[in-house]
Amino acid sequence: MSNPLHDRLFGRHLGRETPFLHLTDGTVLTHDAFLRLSGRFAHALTAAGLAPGDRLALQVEKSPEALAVFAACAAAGVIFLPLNTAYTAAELDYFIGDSGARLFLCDPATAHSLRPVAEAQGARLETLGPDGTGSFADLAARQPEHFAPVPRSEDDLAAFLYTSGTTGRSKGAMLTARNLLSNAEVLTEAWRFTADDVLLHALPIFHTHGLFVATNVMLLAGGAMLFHPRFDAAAAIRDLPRATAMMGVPTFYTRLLEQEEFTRETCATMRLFVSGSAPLLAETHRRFEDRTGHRILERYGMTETNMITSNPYDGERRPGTVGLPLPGVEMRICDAHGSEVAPGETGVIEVRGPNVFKGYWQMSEKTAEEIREDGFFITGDLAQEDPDGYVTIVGRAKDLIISGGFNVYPKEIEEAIDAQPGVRESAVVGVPHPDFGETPVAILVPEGAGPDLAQVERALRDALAGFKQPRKLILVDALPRNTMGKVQKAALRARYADLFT
Ligand code: MCA
Ligand code: AMP
Repeated sequence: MSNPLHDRLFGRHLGRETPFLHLTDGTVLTHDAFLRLSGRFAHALTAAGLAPGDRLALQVEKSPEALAVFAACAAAGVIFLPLNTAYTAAELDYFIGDSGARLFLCDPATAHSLRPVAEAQGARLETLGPDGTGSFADLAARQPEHFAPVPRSEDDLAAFLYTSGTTGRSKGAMLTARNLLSNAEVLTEAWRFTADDVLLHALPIFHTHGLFVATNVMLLAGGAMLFHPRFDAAAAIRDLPRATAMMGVPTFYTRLLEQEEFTRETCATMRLFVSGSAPLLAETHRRFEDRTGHRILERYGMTETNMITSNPYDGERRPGTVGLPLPGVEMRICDAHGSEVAPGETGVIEVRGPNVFKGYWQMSEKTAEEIREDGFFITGDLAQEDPDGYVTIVGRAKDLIISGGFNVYPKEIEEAIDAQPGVRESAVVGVPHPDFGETPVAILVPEGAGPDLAQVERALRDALAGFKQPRKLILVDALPRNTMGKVQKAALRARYADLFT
């Protein structure tokens, strides 16, 4: 029996001495060297006692080693659970506990503060530094390079990615090998990636965009990546002249446009810029074309579904739209009952296909709420379809804020604020922000003498990742409510719409 995920993404590179990762310090890792590194890691997973189906959680800075852990998990049949480096110990406690991770890999720098989290949840903690050091790297260094992948099928789980929810707890989206492979194959073809491509990779590798879209596509195509630790506009401008493609969130594009030295010449070798994870303003699309001559290709997707739609590679890339459903992905726009709305009308995007996840880990009720009996997943994104099939996202039925491509759920922030002394209640809304697209703002109603806002800020810092911090705390006498008593968030969004623009 084979191991399709490993064989198709990684195993096929055995013996290929072609560049895979160009690091910013000038180091180059070939495809074969990467495979050998991941082989050692796969042995180390086994030596650490992990068996197929076990979960491995990883919260480390971006590095080739972090990527090699993903490859090692695929080889050993271990379910890979990458975590945002911004998550606090309080947030990690939940993910480790809920997933039942047996091994938790963190950076040496955070081991001291995270050891109690791992211990409390019964996980083994090992370290893996961005420089390739740490206890797990030591263990791996003593292992052989070649690992015979364990037999797996396309239906086996490959990864868990946690997504927050409108209410209550985060949910672990269970992704199978088929989910990841089918989408990577469709995208490689749709966007014409080949072994000649060099992708500027400046996204984090703990989310779908940087890992399953950018990295998996490049692994399938057999090309190389200019592997930046994070997005830095100046560094990107220095490296773009040796790249052929880039994938980014809209903030990457607005930040590039702020730089005068970003010109048509910078992009002389480029054939493709892709944007996703958040809406790209039509204005940014046009400004980018004016400056560089390139029309950004916008696509749309979700953790639970991988990529759903894309503007065409050949043909019209229509600003303000997310293009057409990808081959093999069935998409419909429906009312609340799952009946398709009339052409041109607004409804919720529902999607079905090999790309759609298996469900939420140990949350069968939530899964049943979001996947219809006929297999269509309800995205919560509001959209319209043009007569020629182009899809425009017009809003969200879910209470979600997207800041710089990261999702922020108001409920989580509101609960943390409401727990503070002197707060009667709060509402968090997303307002336009020139750099992050949207940013959370918190509106608080005082109780008694009212809250100490500096103390509220400190408490939020301890509890929640940096990108979730409200950019402003505003005190008001009362929240606007409708006749049913529900807080009118739309009114709050309108009231504070100009705070940052
Ligand atoms: C960092 N900070 C942020 C964000 N990122 N604040 C709001 N929104 C953000 N996105 C804060 C930090 O907490 C810190 O605050 C300060 O900014 C500086 O941190 P730093 O890391 O230096 O920030 P940065 O380098 O400027 O990062 C901005 C960024 C980054 C480049 C836009 O957030 C990024 O790479 N975003 C990509 C997200 C992504 O990959 N999304 C894909 C999700 P302080 O100083 O106060 O502590 S997958 C998905 O959505 C679906 C499937 C899809 O369709 O792709
Ligand atoms: P995530 O939960 O991180 O997978 O985020 C998925 C959400 O990001 C989707 O449900 C959309 O709301 C949003 N999204 C992704 N791509 C786009 C896009 N091109 N335009 C608008 N929204 C997008």
